[in-house]
Amino acid sequence: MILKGKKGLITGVANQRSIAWGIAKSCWQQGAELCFSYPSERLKGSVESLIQGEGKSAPLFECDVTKDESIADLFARIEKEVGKIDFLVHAIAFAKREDLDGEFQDTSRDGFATALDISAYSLTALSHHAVAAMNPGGAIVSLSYIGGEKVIPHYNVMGVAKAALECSARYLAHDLGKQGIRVNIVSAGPIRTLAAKGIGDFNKMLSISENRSALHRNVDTAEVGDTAAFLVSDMARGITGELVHVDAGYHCVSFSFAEEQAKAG
Ligand code: NAD
Ligand code: 0WE
Repeated sequence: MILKGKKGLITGVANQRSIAWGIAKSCWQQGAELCFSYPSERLKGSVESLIQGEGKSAPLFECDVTKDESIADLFARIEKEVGKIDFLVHAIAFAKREDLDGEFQDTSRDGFATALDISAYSLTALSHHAVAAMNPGGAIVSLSYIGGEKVIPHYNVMGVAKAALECSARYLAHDLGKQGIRVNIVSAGPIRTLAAKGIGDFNKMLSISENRSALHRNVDTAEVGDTAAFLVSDMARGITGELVHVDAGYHCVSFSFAEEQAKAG
């Protein structure tokens, strides 16, 4: 029960497959008290019924991260209705569908701005507003993907957004360290979530990562959830500005080496 007595805000739950939902379940298992945010009225019901399905109850707050007032309002309401929180989970990303196809060089100015705004700047905006609503010793965790470090075909502008997100986390770790708040990132392997829907060849992505990873398998949201729960707990009190890969070891295997080995049978 490494999160007993801790209160946290989970963003980014869309459905039962969401990585944020896996994180929420891990945090509950470790004794945390949670509240959730949803981006629009349309998604409120689905988050509500997931929580009910777990036999839990939790306060829900609307927050669209593209609007500063919406973010300020979120933390004002949390402080009033929940009190100070100990951790924040950021599990939000969005790029226009047409930018996750074809080549990165075709990204429009508007598509670039949208992806970077929702997928990267939102961590800074949420963190900035969260500070006043957080206890010292608090922690923030966000989700990235290896496409922010290396070229993954078609991940395109999302890769650029993840690079910005990962670097933002380091600068935030430095700034918020003054308040005793830690900021870390979990880089997850590919998982079939709503955000994977409609991505051409996602099956191929899954089989490549399965074949090339050190553990020769894919990861699930419970594994990402357990790592995120650890990172926001006091067990990780000495860790900040860190990028932790929860990808069955895919990141540490050389692509060309794995390819040669596959060819050799
Ligand atoms: P998901 O679709 O379940 O979650 C994405 C969430 O972003 C949704 O809940 C959506 O409502 C939210 N969102 C989008 N625009 C928003 C806005 N303007 N305001 C507030 N919320 C908004 O998919 P997921 O795969 O669980 O994604 C969660 C995070 O994990 C993302 O950052 C994603 O990049 C990252 N990730 C996913 C994978 C994967 O393969 N699925 C791998 C590594 C990292
Ligand atoms: O971060 C992601 C996906 C993020 C995402 C997904 C969508 C799909 C629907 C952001 N915006 C949108 N916009 C939509 O309209 N992942 C890590 C999953 C993912 O997405 C890919 C991948 C992987 C893995 C896209 C191309 C190639 C690989």
